[in-house]
Amino acid sequence: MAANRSESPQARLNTLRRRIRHHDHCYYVEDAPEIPDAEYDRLFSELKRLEERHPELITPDSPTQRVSGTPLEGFSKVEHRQAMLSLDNTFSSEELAAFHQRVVDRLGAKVAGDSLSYVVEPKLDGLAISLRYEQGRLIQGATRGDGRVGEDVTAQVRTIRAIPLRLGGEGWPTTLEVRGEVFMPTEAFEQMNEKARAAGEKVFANPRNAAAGSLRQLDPKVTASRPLTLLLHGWGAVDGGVMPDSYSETLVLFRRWGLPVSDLIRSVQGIDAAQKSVNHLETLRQTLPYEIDGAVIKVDRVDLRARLGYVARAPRWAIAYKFPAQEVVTRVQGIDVQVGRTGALTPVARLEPVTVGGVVVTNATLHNFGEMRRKDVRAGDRVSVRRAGDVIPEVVRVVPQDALAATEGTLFQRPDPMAEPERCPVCDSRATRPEGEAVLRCTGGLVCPAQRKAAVIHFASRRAMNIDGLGTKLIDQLLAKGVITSVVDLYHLEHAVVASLERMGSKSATNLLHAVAASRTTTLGRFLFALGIREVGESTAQGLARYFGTLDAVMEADRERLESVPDVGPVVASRVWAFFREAHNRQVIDGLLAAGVVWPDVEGSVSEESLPLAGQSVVITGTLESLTRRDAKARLEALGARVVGSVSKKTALLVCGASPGSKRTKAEALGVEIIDEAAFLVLLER
Ligand code: 9MJ
Repeated sequence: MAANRSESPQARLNTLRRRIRHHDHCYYVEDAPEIPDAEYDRLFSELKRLEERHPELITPDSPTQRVSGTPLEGFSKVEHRQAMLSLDNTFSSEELAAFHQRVVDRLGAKVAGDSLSYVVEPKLDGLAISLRYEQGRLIQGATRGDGRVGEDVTAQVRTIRAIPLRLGGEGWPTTLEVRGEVFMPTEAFEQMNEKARAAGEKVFANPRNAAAGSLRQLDPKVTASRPLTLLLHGWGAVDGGVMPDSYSETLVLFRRWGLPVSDLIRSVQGIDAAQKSVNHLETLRQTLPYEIDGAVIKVDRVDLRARLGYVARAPRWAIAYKFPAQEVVTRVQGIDVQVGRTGALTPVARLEPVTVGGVVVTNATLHNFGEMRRKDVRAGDRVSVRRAGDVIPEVVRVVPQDALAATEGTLFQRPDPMAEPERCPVCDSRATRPEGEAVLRCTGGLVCPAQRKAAVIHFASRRAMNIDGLGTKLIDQLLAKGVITSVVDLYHLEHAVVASLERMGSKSATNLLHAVAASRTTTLGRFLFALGIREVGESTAQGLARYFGTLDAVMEADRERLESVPDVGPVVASRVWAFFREAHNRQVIDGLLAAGVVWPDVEGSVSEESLPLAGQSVVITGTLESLTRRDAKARLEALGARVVGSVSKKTALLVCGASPGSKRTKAEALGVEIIDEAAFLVLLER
């Protein structure tokens, strides 16, 4: 970890500066970091410590002396009237106390340290931007760039819904520059990556890169399609108006003007209260809908901020308190192939144990073989591993050997990349990749012990049939000893057989049989979920149950009808349809029903007859005045219609708004019923 002892301070400084510049470029220009933030912070801290010991070696171009980042080519440049600063980091309560001491020392006797007002707020990990409003209208959006000159991203920020194009309320200054962080909420990020992964496309390493990559798109249409949002945390130039004396009062005004401000920002007095507030934010971290990498502590009073001023790259009146990293570096010991419930063969990296965001991680998913190849992960590699919220830990990327050579390790000869298996490692059935899919699958179905086991685990799980006490180890034994071959057998277990299993006895066997018996009474939604139909998660299963009301109705529905269920698209519809057409699935269902699995009828379910447009295919064309396409579609679906994109013989109805195109002509030619918007509204009223 320590520097090479033979290196002179100057040589070490040069190495560190070169590396930091390289990583700045990867991070700020390419939006593709090679190392986790925590590694970068380590290099940066080492450079700072070294420069503190040798101030004579500090140069104006050292990374410690300037805000990192470079404006991208292709965007016009914007010169910031007031520099956009970054923040210095701290990692412990001692360092935070030292920050407070520096503030108090600089302010002198006029300010009592323990009553000094601070504002504590979440530190968002996104892209810093500045928005300029003139007469209350959004005129310009700019990235931070190098702090002095940024990129003009006006067209891009205009697509972000959270950013008002006009300020609300009254009393805003003639010119107002507000500053904040553009970021992508976690769930939206996961969904975007999931889609990219399924399509075999490049995924973003983390929400920050996704936000930066999405905002810095020359084509604002791309930005518009990305789920970005913003929270404000400061201001820049202000003309023609009077601003409050404190940051906390300024935030109140921002809110009044319709600008987005976090509701987790707190005002406190003294550094102990600030530390408490930081700790509280840390406990909230995993529950927030977006990632935070720390807290920011800021002096509240504007006059004190002015007296404190700033050093090279950061204000003296604010400090970031970084939380434990959610992305860290460790070594891949080997790559295993796991077989999932639906036969998916997933490469999983076995890791040297490492703590990520407070939890020890020993395995991380590589998602699928295509992604493993793209990332080129091999046994022995140093990789960065990310874990956020309750998402499964994943390998983000291989850390280039020379990126770490500055701090550790020697080079090693990498083995050949792992080949994609042709057969299932568990049952030896053929592995195939259906056309257009990213995932390799075992073709063994329920013949494959791994799939069978995963199916039983899923069936018994809490949100499915909820068989209390039937855990993985017990399921292993039941399958291995041939006591069960499918989930149906769970309902025919004998007390003596269960009691004779390892770590079981008469009492545990009785408990298990009770739990199995209790699970017989369930709901249709749970039952459908428990069957483990591909692509049918809990909410889809419940949607199907609500819509159809009975198992028979679900089983008999054709694909078109299945697609009328809210949130069911063509892929899910064909999975459900295909599932019920497999004889062995029908057998399992019959077996479960014969074993006494029951549920009450679903009340208020939507039966065929009750819906005016049940199963009918409807097309919308032209512009509707009174509602959006999306709303029109949802309203039609609520009446049982299937809304499709093109007119055919099967089309029952064409809803025709203003300026229709060729669809109307085609519908006329085919004799399809056509209604205008007024008639459509009458239909919806009915
Ligand atoms: C973030 N990243 O959330 C600042 N920041 O203040 C907050 N960044 C900042 N404040 C002055 N909450 C410079 C940067």
